[in-house]
Amino acid sequence: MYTQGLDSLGKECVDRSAGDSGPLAQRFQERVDADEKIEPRDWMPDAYRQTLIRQISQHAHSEIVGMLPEGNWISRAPTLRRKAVLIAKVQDEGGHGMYLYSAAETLGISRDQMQEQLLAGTAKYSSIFNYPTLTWADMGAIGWLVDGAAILNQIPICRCSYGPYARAMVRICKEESFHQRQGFEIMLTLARGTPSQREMAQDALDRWWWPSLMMFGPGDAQSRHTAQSMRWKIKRFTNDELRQKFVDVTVPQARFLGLTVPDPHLAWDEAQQHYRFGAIDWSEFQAVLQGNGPCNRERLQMRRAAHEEGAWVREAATAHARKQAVRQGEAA
Ligand code: BYC
Repeated sequence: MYTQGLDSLGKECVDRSAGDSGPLAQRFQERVDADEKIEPRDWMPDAYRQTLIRQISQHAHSEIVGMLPEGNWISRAPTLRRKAVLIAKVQDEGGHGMYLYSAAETLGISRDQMQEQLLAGTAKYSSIFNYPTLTWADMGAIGWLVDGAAILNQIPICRCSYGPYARAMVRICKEESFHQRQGFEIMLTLARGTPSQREMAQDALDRWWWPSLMMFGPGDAQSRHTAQSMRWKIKRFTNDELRQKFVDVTVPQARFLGLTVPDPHLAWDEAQQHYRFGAIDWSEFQAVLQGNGPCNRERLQMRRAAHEEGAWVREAATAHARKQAVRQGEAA
């Protein structure tokens, strides 16, 4: 739908030679500064378009790859209720991916192109989904920590300057809130359970804590996109600001669960009204981004297999659409 709209855009909207400076660019920045939404048919600097395509497609891929670690546990969920909830959650992630691919398509990239980039291994997706889910407690830790981090990162995107991305995020954030609560509830049940259940919950926190902090991206001094993305109001907070918010809200939750955050340097700073925390191992983050995390290869293999096995569904849907079009043509 959106790409069809794009075909009819005025030439100045997609003409890269229009440049990223001059009166159009100035007017664009004034609109952003006035908190007006930029819509697909509006003029935008090419670099703004490319930044959004990069971020939104990475975000969409993260949702789709994010289905895999949890999908692994659907058949092993401990009760029917847990199974039904987990199926619904994984399905929600698939839906989020679809809204986000649609938002990216409004910028002139096709879903097929994005799929190709993901399957070829040239696209990024969140580092967090390259870690294994070893026990049932990991379903709790993902909901509590990973979805919790996602919410903090994504609520400000509801105010992103680009309309389709901002609007997609509203529904996504509502659903992520349910996900976070179901994860916390799993952790609470385990933390109040038998000693071995409690141990399982602590082990999951130990393994997911640091990767969750890495989700927010490199430190501000290393983040190459933040300054420009904040000027364009694509990002409203820096990576370090959001990471700090996450630590501040999550540490008391861990205390409530009776679990220990695996950071000996964690301490409340009364003067700053923030938790101070230990150094993040950025070499691990870089290794994961370069494709050398514990599960990078497995995740991509799974996506490629799903794509190949789903070929018949795409063919059947195309044949059905063709048949419908012929029938509608005959009826007209
Ligand atoms: N993993 O200059 P920076 C979810 C890359 S889905 C991998 O700070 P930016 C969920 C970054 O892309 C979670 N790569 O970049 C789903 C850039 O690479 P390129 C995903 C990362 O864009 C299912 C380079 O490092 N959420 O929550 O200003 C179940 C330099 O970074 C990561 C989103 O995508 C990372 N963690 O800021 C449960 C939200 N961090 O392209 C949960 C939208 C950084 O230059 N995205 N990189 O080669 C964003 O908010 C921003 O894109 C980021 C990065 C904060 C992630």
